[in-house]
Amino acid sequence: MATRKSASTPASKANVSKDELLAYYKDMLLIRRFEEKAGQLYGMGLIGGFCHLYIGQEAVVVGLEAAAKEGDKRITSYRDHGHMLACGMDPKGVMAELTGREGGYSKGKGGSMHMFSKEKHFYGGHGIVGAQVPLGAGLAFSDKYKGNDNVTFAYFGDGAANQGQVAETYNMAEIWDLPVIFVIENNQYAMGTSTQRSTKSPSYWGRGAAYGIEGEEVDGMDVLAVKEASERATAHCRAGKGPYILEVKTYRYRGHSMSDPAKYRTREEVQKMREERDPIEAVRSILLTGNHATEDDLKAIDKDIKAVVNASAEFAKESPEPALSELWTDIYADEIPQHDA
Ligand SMILES: Cc1ncc(C[n+]2csc(CCOP(=O)(O)OP(=O)(O)O)c2C)c(N)n1
Ligand SMILES: [Mg+2]
Repeated sequence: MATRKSASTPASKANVSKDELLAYYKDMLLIRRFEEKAGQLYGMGLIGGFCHLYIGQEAVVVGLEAAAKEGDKRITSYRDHGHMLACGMDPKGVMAELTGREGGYSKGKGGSMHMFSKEKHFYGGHGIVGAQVPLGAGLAFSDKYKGNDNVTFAYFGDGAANQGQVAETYNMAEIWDLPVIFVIENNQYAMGTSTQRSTKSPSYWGRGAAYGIEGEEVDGMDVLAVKEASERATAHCRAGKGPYILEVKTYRYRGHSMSDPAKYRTREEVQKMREERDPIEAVRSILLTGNHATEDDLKAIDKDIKAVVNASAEFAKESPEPALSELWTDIYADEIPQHDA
């Protein structure tokens, strides 16, 4: 069994077209601006409960989605807004769910951590750390059973990676050759606990070797490196070779959730990442230095994206709260599938 460790292709050297670069730039910027707006609405008291922002990690989902095709599935944790936008879910429906309104993806009854889209094959949004990992293997099992070449992206954090259910899932996924990509978003912290404090072995992807699962480590601040790794992982799964692990090294700029005292790291550490490794700035710089876009082009893109995000916030504010009678709906399935004995 061969495992590999990516040498992380420098973004400027990767084989990529201008249109692709612009698309990744726009997709990452949409997530960033959407999250900034969500942070503002939270501060205004329009979003209640938990809200975990993804700012800093945008290149992970955008790079992974670059190799996805129709029919592929995705499932993730509570830090899920970026995943929904990257797979094409409507910002209006996401923002309305954040504000607990009828027009939201879960009719305002789920909130930040509990959204789903059958149309986009997005299976949540899960608040229990690690719970989505075996569920993701189950989604992949259904595709294997049906005999198609769809893959499932099962995203989870460095904290979740230390859970027992992840080890159990690795074993079953490899035994059954399930087409699942385990994406470990290693943002270096699980709430206030750094990976150095919680984890003896620094290589999360390398644990796959114990189960015979191939994998690699990827620079998650470089969208092109993530895209290339996603192409390798999806090709592996689609060819029927079983699961694949991608450990994507990334960083979150904001707190764990909106209530985070941030005493576990210095301001300087965050500032350094923002200044030196920002994934959106990296693509912006390739676009400008390669003469693929001008400053004015990029300003126009930012303006368009802000308009989309503002429209989502307006939609959310205008959408009514769910009626009290909604308390009694969506609890049990209306139609229960029947199976022959
Ligand atoms: C089973 C379980 N244990 C603990 C928690 C509380 N909790 C919520 S998020 C979190 C940290 C998870 O960190 P990581 O997996 O690295 O994901 P990140 O938040 O960095 O995206 C913890 C301990 C929980 N939600 N579920
Ligand atoms: Mg983490």
